[in-house]
Amino acid sequence: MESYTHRRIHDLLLKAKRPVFIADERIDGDSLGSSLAMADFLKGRGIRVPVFVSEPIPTKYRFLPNVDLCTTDATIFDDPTIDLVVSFDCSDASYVARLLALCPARPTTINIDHHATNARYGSVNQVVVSSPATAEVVYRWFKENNVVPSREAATCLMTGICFDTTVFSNSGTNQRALEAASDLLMGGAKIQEVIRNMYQNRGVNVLRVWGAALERIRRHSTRSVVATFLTRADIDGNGATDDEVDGLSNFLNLVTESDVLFVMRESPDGGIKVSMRSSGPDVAKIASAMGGGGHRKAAGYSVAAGTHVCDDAGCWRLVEDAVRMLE
Ligand SMILES: [Mn+2]
Repeated sequence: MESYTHRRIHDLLLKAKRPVFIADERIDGDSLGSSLAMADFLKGRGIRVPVFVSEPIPTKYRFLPNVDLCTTDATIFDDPTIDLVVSFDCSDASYVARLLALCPARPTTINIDHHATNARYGSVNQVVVSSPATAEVVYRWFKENNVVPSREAATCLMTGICFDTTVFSNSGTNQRALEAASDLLMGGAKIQEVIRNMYQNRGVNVLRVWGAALERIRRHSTRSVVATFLTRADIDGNGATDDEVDGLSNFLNLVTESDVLFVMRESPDGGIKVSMRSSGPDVAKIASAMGGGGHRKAAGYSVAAGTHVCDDAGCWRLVEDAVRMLE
């Protein structure tokens, strides 16, 4: 079925007169890498496909080949000639539905993803849950259709795989990830550039914020739980952005030994954003009980302003409440 669908998607792409791509609302290395790699294929055939993104591209992704195809202009959907819409890494059907509602005609929709929660909302669905990244699904699409990705497309695909596997270190790393990466490397993907842009060029100000979080790490007395927090003063005072601080949870998850890791962060409105990583317990359960969401091993939720102070005592209370939900 997987290969049949890959060939079907190839046919639909070749037939499309005016295709539009959608990267997931949450811009990351995978939603961008997978969409820009397939856009590169069309570019090679003389078609410049717009890739709709929900917000301006963060600096760390501006090195990506074909990033100039990205647009935040939703008026591109107001075009009766659009005949094909392809979404990448988008498990949220309502986001795609909102954008499709802007199209005057009813284009064919292709849904390419790897999230278990994907509702198969497309006319054609290529949702491969065993895949480590949507970029790996697109890599297989190239393979199945005997298309050799250009060096640029290979770099885009490598970005998606490196992002979702945290450079081959998290639990999403499997044989599919390593096989694709090895093949893409031979095909000219610039893996060092990918890693440098995504992970290595942290400003000193961002490292100071991480330092504050490292200093405050606490371990639970009876459970295998580690937690830390950051305040607005830490983030704003060091001139860092929330986006730049985002890699902290991945980093701590890699270097600490615990069943569950909590990183809490004061949000600009005075609430607290809780991000959880787990190597065993299902943290999605806690998240959905608290009105958030995510996967078994990575999930999060927000606490409204005024209920907890974002300090050691306030954040630790949040951890204790969450830990009780695991029992
Ligand atoms: Mn992904």
